[in-house]
Amino acid sequence: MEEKWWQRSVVYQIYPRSFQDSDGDGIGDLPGITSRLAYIRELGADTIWLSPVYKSPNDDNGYDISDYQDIMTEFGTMADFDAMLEKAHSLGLKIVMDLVVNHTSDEHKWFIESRSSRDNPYRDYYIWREGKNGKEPNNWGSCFGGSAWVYDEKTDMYYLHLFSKKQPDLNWDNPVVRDEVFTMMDWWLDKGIDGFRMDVISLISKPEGLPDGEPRPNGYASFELCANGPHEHEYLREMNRKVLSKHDLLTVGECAGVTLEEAKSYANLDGSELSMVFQFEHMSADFDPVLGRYAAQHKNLPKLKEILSRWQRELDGVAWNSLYWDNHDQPRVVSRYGSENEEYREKSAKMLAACLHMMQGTPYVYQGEELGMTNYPWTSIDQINDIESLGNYRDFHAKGLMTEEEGIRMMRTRSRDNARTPMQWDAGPSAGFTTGTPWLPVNPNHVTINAAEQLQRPDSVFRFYQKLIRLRKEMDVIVHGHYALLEPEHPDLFVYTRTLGNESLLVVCNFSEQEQAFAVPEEYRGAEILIANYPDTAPAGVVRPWETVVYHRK
Ligand code: TEU
Repeated sequence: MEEKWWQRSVVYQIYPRSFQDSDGDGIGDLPGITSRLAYIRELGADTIWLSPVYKSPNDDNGYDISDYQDIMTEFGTMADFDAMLEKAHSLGLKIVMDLVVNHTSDEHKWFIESRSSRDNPYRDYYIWREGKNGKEPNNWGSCFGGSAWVYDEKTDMYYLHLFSKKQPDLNWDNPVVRDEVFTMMDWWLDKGIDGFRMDVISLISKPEGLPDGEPRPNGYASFELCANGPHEHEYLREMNRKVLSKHDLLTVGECAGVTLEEAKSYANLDGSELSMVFQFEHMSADFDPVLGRYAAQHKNLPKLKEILSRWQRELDGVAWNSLYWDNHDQPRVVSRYGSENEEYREKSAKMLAACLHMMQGTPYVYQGEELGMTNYPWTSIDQINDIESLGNYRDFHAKGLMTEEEGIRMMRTRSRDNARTPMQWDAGPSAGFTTGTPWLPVNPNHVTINAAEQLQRPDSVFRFYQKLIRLRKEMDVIVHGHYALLEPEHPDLFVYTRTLGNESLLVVCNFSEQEQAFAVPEEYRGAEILIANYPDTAPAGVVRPWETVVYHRK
């Protein structure tokens, strides 16, 4: 199979609101991004995933779009976008846009029309249903807490919103909606963008008859019951046929609820749907059995290893993996699976990076991950902006499942705001992010964790990511090698091999603060050390706290 360009790519994700402010309003913007493109080039990533920059009332920070073909006022103008795109391409950077088409904002003109009357031509652009016995049409819950339905008095019907009340779901069963979306996609592709990250694309085909689901502790059925619906692949193949197949794009579907079997269709290598998917199974490895993602951590390395290894083995040669720890929806991986204490923070950040980047698939680096940025030390629920954290805390608190103290601990370990505090550029005021008042507080540890300091230090986390990215560009065994897990039951060591012909890697990762016993297999003793996070080698048979070593045999 001929290698596709995105199989050797490393993608850098920008959350524009928190990346770089250029006009002092405390909110990141497009000119700010343009001014930092050289930094991303220096890191070595070749593609940027840009979280939404479209016009939006920001109920969900841009994932609620009111005009797909205009730019959010706080972020700048379409001319600013064009300048950013041109500069990116001049630096050899591709731009992948965030396509949010499972829903729009309720301020989009389509929805304003749709809600105006039952016989409006736009009515069936959205999902309207009569209530049942004076209640919601079914027991579905929003990802952000509460019911997934809003009663609209004007037309005496309910509309569906799997996310916020201001994010009504589009009716993808309506071919006119599909064509509206495809036309908009073509408009952006004609501007020269290089692909799409497709927001919750696995939810667009709702189950026939919208049946009730199994209630969760908050009393509602999970929105994820909409995943992989009856027409999902039909609609994606139509999108591919009418739009995607005309270009050489990176397309990644954010697929809540996707299974490995389904991923073999979404991300098949024959190019009939998408390039790859973001799966969430490994993200659930530390979930609480009752409160899911919204509880303190439950680290379980054997479970994490089993999940990642299964996706590595079963997609090999059949479909393509994405590789990620962090994004704008996840707590920072150093705080989640690494160590925040100064002695080991950087070592654990490098270990986590090597563990992910030596696997098969396209790695995604989320802004600040390359510095080893950490969660924020929230002290009050009032500090939180994230609609998802607040909505779920409200539900659990109301049901007596979470005290305020437990809520604050949940925010510190799980809130999406941990990923959304401003990028830490330097040790100066507001970390160099803004000259104004930042929309979210800057992490106080920016005085020690920042890009300026790491760019001038050869052994920084930044330089470690830079080397990992360079190795991927140079080595076929990293891109195409076959994966095998060693020590599956070990509670603290993650050890695997990659093999391509007679060349192979042994990747050893210690996910703990304790020294672990491990005998390097005979065939790797004396092999070249490709990359490691300690300046020297450990005594034979020992793996030091948070240590990673990648052995290369050929
Ligand atoms: O997230 C969708 C999604 O699956 C969420 O449940 C996500 O996994 C969760 O927030 C993790 O805690 C996408 C976007 O990435 C997110 O920022 C938006 O809020 C959401 O869709 C609605 O557009």
